[in-house]
Amino acid sequence: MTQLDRSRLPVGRRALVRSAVWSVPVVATAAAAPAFAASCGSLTAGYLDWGANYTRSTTTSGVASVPISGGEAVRVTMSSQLTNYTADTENYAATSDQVGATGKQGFSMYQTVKGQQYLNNPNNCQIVTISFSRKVYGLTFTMTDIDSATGDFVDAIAVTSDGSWSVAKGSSVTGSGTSTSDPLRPTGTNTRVDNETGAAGNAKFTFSGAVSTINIRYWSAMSTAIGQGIDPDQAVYLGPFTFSAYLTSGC
Ligand SMILES: [Ca+2]
Ligand SMILES: [Ca+2]
Repeated sequence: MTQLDRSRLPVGRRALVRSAVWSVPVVATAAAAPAFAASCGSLTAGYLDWGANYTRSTTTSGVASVPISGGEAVRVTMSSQLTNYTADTENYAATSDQVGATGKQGFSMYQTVKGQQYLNNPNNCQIVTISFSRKVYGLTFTMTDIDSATGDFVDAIAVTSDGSWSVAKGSSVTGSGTSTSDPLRPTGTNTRVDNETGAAGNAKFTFSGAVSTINIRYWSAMSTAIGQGIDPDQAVYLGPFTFSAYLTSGC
């Protein structure tokens, strides 16, 4: 069988093993490896549309189920830990409108610091953990609305992952995002971006190989006190995910 032929066979590994053993009993021992390859199939595209594929459970948890043509869906589990920040009611919700001029709904990271003494310290933060039910490959997504407002907030982001990634930044975003000392952040302290139509606050992440877990640390890097009468809530958003995956779990 060619690789192409295998990818068109039914998904169930047991069915493949059974047919291999019944039709070609002589190579039963050698069939183990091809049966595994057959059930894994080829890397197949997946697309996480937050408006269509995602269900929020609480303001700090939710799961997306991303269809993989001819295979099992990839489950994308989202969960948060917050330290001296409160998850706003919109946290973990899918937005109703597009985010960052992507034309698509986004995933909301929406939080408020508990007091100005907790500002500008990445140990006080929300950490969003993204876990894929099996490895995905060539993942890309755009974070949107990395911006700031005087006396209110300065969005700051640092990312860690078991995958290797690079980031392409919009015109009003600076920093590497690879450490808490050089977070992705706006170029100024009053650098506002429209949540829906602005792309200057975008950061597009591209993963070069396999990835199974991503941690996004989010805090306010504002060093001045919160302005009088200001509610220092802040938000960034994740746009759709594109990636590819093998057909079944365990691959
Ligand atoms: Ca923002
Ligand atoms: Ca904004």
